[in-house]
Amino acid sequence: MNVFPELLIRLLAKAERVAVLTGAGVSRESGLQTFREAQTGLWAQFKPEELATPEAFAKDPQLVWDWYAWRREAVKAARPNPGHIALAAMERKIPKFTLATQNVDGLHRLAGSENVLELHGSIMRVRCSECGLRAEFWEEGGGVPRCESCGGLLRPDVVWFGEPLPADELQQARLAAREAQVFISAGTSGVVYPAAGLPFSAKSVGATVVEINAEPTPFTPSADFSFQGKSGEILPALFNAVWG
Ligand code: BV8
Ligand code: ZN
Repeated sequence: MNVFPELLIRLLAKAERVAVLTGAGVSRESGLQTFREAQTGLWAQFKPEELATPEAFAKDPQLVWDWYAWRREAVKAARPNPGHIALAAMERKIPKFTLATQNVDGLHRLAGSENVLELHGSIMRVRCSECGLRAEFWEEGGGVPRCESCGGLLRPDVVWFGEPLPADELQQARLAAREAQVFISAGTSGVVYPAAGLPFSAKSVGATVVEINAEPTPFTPSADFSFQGKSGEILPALFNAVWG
């Protein structure tokens, strides 16, 4: 059980504007693997950074498509954990609450969060790699499905390494980080940019920054409050300490 500093409790209790950045660590307790841990089974021989690229898809579309189909099945079986639920509850207590996530699993919205910025897209959405048309449904099980409109190969609607983030979501996240009185970074290794720059940006304009992560990150030395442990335990405990 975490004992939270009185100062942090008071800051959150009276905060009007809070911004949050989450990473794969927040979905770990829903049973979804993070990017840094070794993959299991068939995928153990691959590193995510090598598969989540346009080059990998161009070289072997079937391999990359199958990796995402495998991950999509895991996401479909996953449920929001107490960390997701605590963030959704926090949003209902804070007048201006923005949740920017690097996760592509959709679990924040499933937990009831409303103002969610999916900085890296969604694994549950698919788009044409040629014309960009989004496909609501597609044939699974065969080869890489093709676009009904132009015949191009379909791909997951996620942001790969080397690809730009969706401009609108990134701009909103950057604005929220600059306006936040409190910024919470949860479950992210803080190595992937530009998302990893958000807590630094909040800090640079005077926000109080809280980090919740299983291990130290490059941001830890800059955090005003840093809690090392499971976000599925720390986030609910923090919510209860402030609004319990
Ligand atoms: C771009 C979607 C430019 C796909 C993802 C050199 C220096 C700096 C930057 C770069 C560089 N070389 C290249 C770059 C840019 C690159 C980058 O930052 N690379 C890094 C690796 C150095 N960035 C990009 O390419 C971005 N695009 O820059 O474009 C551009 C601009 C204009 C025009 C053209 C191009 C795109 C980045 C997005 C890539 N897509 N995901 C998919 O999901 O398949 S990134 C992917 O990894 C995740 O989405 C996530 O964002 C990222 C990091 O993963 P995390 O979420 O942090 O998860 P991770 O596993 O790393 O960490 C989990 C943490 O949780 C751990 O610390 C762990 O301890 C902790 N944890 C575990 N369990 C728990 C827990 N914590 C709490 N509780 C628990 N239970
Ligand atoms: Zn198309």
